[in-house]
Amino acid sequence: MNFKPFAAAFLVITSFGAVACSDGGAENDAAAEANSTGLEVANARLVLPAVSGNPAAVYFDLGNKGDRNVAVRSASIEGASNAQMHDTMEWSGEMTMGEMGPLTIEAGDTVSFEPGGMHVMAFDLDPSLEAGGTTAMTLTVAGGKTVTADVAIVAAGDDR
Ligand SMILES: [Cu+2]
Repeated sequence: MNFKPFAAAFLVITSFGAVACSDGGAENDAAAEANSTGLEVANARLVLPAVSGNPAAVYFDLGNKGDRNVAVRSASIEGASNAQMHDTMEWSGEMTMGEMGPLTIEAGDTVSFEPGGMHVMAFDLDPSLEAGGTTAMTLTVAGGKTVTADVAIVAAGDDR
């Protein structure tokens, strides 16, 4: 529970875009929020940068257990001042990455954010994010509902 001190900053970040219920939502347990979006986050891990000060990458599997398609609009990471959903693509023969738009996950589908593909980039990491610890990721879907999941923090050289 070493991320408690960042709860205030976290609420500010997630309150962008009509998430007026964030204050109350923070007290709901993650399972209840997962049910409201239909999304289920599994295998989430944040890979710390090899060089301190660089952004971290977050990988996970995202399943839509509901019966409706869901569009994920944004991600936030507790302990990071900013986070973006990135995709990796080839540009002029080189692999590059950039911010992606909303990601639609069809009912029943699972998509993977994984090395070499989609990932969440976490910027301005708080020093309290250390390998072996845990942080939290919140995904906001179209309509403003959120799902929050625990994220294991791993060192740069560890298995991803
Ligand atoms: Cu990236």
